This record gives sequence, structure tokens and C-alpha cells, in this order.
Amino acid sequence: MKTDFCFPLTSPIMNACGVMDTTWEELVALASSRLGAVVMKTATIRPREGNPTPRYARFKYGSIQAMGLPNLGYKAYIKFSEELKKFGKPVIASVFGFNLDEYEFLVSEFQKSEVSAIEVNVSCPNAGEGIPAYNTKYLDEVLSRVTSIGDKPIGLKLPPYLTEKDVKEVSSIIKKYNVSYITLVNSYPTGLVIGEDEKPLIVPRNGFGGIGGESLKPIALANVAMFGKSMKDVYIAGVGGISSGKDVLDFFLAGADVVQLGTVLKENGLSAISEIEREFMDLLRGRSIEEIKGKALG
Ligand code: RRO
Repeated sequence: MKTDFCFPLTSPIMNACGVMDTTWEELVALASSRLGAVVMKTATIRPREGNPTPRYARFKYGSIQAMGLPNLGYKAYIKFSEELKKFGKPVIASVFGFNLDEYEFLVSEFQKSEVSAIEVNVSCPNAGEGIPAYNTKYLDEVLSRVTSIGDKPIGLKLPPYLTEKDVKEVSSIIKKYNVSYITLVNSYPTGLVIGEDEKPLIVPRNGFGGIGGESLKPIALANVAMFGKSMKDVYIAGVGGISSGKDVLDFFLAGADVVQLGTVLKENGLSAISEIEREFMDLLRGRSIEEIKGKALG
């Protein structure tokens, strides 16, 4: 199931950043799976333990989490990228900076590494100071710092936007820079789920957390469709609530070039990958992905 993306892929299905991709063991499991590429957990300069637990919970309509960027620090992921080479599939780094200098530093370090692309995370809802990409001036500054270093493709992980007007404004900023792909979308930044014990399901952020899974899917699909309309020259990785072949099909019909699995991997493990792939192949009915891309919207 070859697909068109900024580097060759044997499958258009990847893991979503942040799910089963923090430790060496998890990354080896992903690299040994049928995924077309492996995305590593968003790295910060220093290792982080993340927020106190419980910080992830499943609920009827999806998942809620406030992980707080737990990761081993960028040096570990640079080393892993060298060792993951032998699995023969592209490895994508993800980075989060707490300021512009940190973004620039992290991208320049990964530009010297073995990764195939660098995804700049400007949409983490659990890093304290709001969502970087919702501040368009800051987004512009981040892009101006990170897109002029090195030759590896730069991806941009965006939060969900609410209106076509927002998407047009953000697209006009991204178009000024050499961004190869955008990943749509990060978790919906602030949700609240209350349990049977009449308390929020998660502890950090007073119970608020990013929403993923089923609830996120229509929001993610709309973002894929809106960005696909306003930006023709960047690839789109679609993510949000994909747990079946029909979900994958929907993302391609909305205009995605590749898709990523998040909550479903966390809940069902690696066996979800081949199941979803099989269901999707059946629904393709012999058509190529190119033939169906964006077709829901005419
Ligand atoms: O680690 C997290 O709390 C986290 C990250 Br970095 C992200 O990009 N999105 C998210 O929902 N959680």
C-alpha cells in the first residue's frame, strides 16, 4: 500500500505522536510492526517525568489526558533514531520548545541526526502556557527559526482550529516557510470528564485534559478538509479518533495523505494496526489512495 508523502512509505498508517513511543522498548515494538513510519514521543531538552497520575483515562466517547510531556530528553531520541535505522522504516522526531531558542536548538540537533523528518509540536495542551500555535505571531516566529536549518523535512503538529477564517490565517503564515507536512490534529486542548465518583477522571490541570479518540474525529476531519482547501502544497497527516478501516477511509476522503493512530493503539495495542489496515483495504475496493483523496468534498 504505497503512498505519496515527503519520503517513501510502505504504508500510509503511522502511530500518532505520544502513544506507545516514549521508551526504547515501545519504539522497537512500533518499528517491528506494520506501520509505515514511527513517530517518537515529543522531546524536550531535558528529560521530564510528566504530570502526576492518573493522567490518562478512557471514557465512553474517547480519551482524556494531561500527560505533561513525559519524555527521555532529546539526546535519548537522537540515539534511538540511529539504532532504529535497522528496522528499515522512516523515523520521525517530534520536538517541543518552551521558548524560541529551545525550538531552534532542538530542530538543529535533530537535523544532525538519523531521523527522516522533524515534527515541530506547537500544539501541546499540557505544557503550561497555552497553545503556542494559537498565538499566530509566535507561530510565525517559531517557523522562521526552525525552517531555515538543515535539509530534513519539517512537519508541523497543529491544534484543532474552530473556523475557516482561523485556518486561512494560519495557512497564510505556514505558506511563507518551507513546511513539508502538517499533522492535523493534536488533542482538543481542554475537556473535562467526570467519573462515577463525582470527580474528574484525571488529576493534573484540575481535571482538564486534551481530548482524543472518537470525540475528536469530526473535528480532525474538518481541519484536514479546511487545510486541504487552503494549502495545496503541503502533505497532510490526519489524526484523531481513527479506530477502524472506515475511519482511515474518511480521512483520505477528507484529503489526508497519511493517517496516524493514537487512542486505539493505547487501548487495543499493536494488533489494531493490521486489523484497521485490512478493513481499509476492503473498503478501497481496488481503488488507489490517490483516487479517493479529498473526494468527499468534490
Ligand atoms: O505530553 C502531553 O501531555 C501531550 C503532548 Br506533548 C501533545 O502534543 N498533546 C497532548 O495531548 N499531550
